[in-house]
Amino acid sequence: MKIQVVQNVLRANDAIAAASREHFNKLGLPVLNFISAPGSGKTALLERTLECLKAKRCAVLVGDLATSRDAERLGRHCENVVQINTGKGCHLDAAQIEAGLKNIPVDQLDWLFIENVGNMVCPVDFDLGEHGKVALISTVEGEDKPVKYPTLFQKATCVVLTKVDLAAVSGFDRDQFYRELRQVNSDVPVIEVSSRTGENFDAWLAWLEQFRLAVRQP
Ligand SMILES: Nc1nc2c(ncn2[C@@H]2O[C@H](COP(=O)(O)OP(=O)(O)O)[C@@H](O)[C@H]2O)c(=O)[nH]1
Ligand SMILES: [Mg+2]
Repeated sequence: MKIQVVQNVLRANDAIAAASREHFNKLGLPVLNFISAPGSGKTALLERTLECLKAKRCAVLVGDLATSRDAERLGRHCENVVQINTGKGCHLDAAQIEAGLKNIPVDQLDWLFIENVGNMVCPVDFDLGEHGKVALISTVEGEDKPVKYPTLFQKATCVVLTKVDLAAVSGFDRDQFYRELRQVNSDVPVIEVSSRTGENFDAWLAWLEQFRLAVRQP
């Protein structure tokens, strides 16, 4: 009975997500869903990305349990930022995205980014209508996360390894990370960045542009 309830919730979510995706496709608007543990650097990555994409029209929907702190940070770099407070909810759902979209000029955008609630498990099951999931993992949280949380890394369109400026000091074992990541996903692209120093942002921006063009010209 309990499983039935969960299935119904997911089915209702997927119907809304499918309608949102159709809308995004009609607009040629690329949408990415950023998922990671709290503190991996989702907001920092988006802050620097928005700054680099100043020439493009961007919007961010950002989920958090309680505060509007991430929206305040992102709002310094972009005028279209909507904070979605989920209360005790550990993930964003498609209905919350649909409601959040009412506050932004969705037909005048080049990019829509979604920062999910910090959590490596629950957000993965909830389709938001996005075209891709960006899984973040930082060099300070352990090389073993891909094998401990395989679903996120299996469903990721791109993996961003953040805080590479801290890799040496944290003793991050790159070989173990790649070996174990490849056990769960043999071909997902990985981009190593530092949102603090800007290291390798050229590669990240190039990946974004390639993704944007693929959505616009399927
Ligand atoms: N040194 C360093 N710190 C970072 C980097 N990215 C994020 N941080 C810091 O890590 C903390 C958590 O980052 P935040 O963007 O809030 O993570 P989120 O919870 O995933 O959104 C903050 O203190 C950031 O300044 C990075 O590339 N290098
Ligand atoms: Mg954040």
